[in-house]
Amino acid sequence: SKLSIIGFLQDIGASKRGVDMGSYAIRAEKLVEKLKALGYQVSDEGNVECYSMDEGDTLESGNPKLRYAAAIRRNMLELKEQVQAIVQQDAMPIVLGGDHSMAMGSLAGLKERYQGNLGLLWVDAHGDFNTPETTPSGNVHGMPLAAITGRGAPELVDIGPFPGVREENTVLFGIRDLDPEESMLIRESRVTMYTIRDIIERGFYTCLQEALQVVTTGVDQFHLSFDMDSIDPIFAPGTGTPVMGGLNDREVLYLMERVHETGRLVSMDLVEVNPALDVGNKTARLAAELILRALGKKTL
Ligand code: DIR
Ligand code: MN
Ligand code: MN
Ligand code: MN
Repeated sequence: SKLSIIGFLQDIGASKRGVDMGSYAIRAEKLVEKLKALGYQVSDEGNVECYSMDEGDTLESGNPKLRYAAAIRRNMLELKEQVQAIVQQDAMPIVLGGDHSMAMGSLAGLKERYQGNLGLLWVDAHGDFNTPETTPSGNVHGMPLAAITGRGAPELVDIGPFPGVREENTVLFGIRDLDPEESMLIRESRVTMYTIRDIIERGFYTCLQEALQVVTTGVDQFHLSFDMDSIDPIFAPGTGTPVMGGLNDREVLYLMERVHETGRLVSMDLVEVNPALDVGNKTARLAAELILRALGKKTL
């Protein structure tokens, strides 16, 4: 089967610069060669060149509660088209970020193909469920899941229409840092959330079993949006908003193996690898291995 890799060179959705280089660092771990060795037909589609935050950027919306919304919107529409073309050719898109606002472009690109029939597994330290009303930072990477489920700024929500990702088939996993009003919005929604507290109290295995059930029940396939900051900073230091107390390396590697074993994964984002903050290329190396596991790499 066919895989298509895209690099998404955007950092303006995040609070720190440099995450736009993430895809280069992941490719440097020989991702394409290793995916080919698994038996896939892999094409590297290159990068989505993104509007950035250069001085005098006229695309800056000027809204401190929605930073660079106009530029981000244009970047998303570009990514959406590329993803759309990939799935039309029956290939699986693997988009390498880039900040997490990217997921809006990815999911918008899946609409035509999978409308109303797509689960969503969102692995993250954060909820990414802010709106301009609830955000303390104004950074759009804290908002994509809200937009995808129809909440918040029209200029983000309109990047869709999103593929009718039903909230009842959407899971947040690994969560340990929510803003107060964001937390309320999630709890009022029908999204299922597994926080680190839940994972400690009920066990990683049980929570993962349930999570995979939720994203596959009543739908034929799901999209994975994986934020590297879901992982503990000990194992993934190269990310812009690290939060202590995260998932460990073996948990996320296992999670990816289980994702593969569902046989239902059709699309993936791997986001928030920031080489400017990394130690060696440690975080990118783990990211590459996670992608390989999600695509069936066996070690036993
Ligand atoms: C925070 C951080 N909730 C915000 N969000 C992050 O800025 O909205 N998302 N880092 O990845
Ligand atoms: Mn995120
Ligand atoms: Mn995050
Ligand atoms: Mn983020």
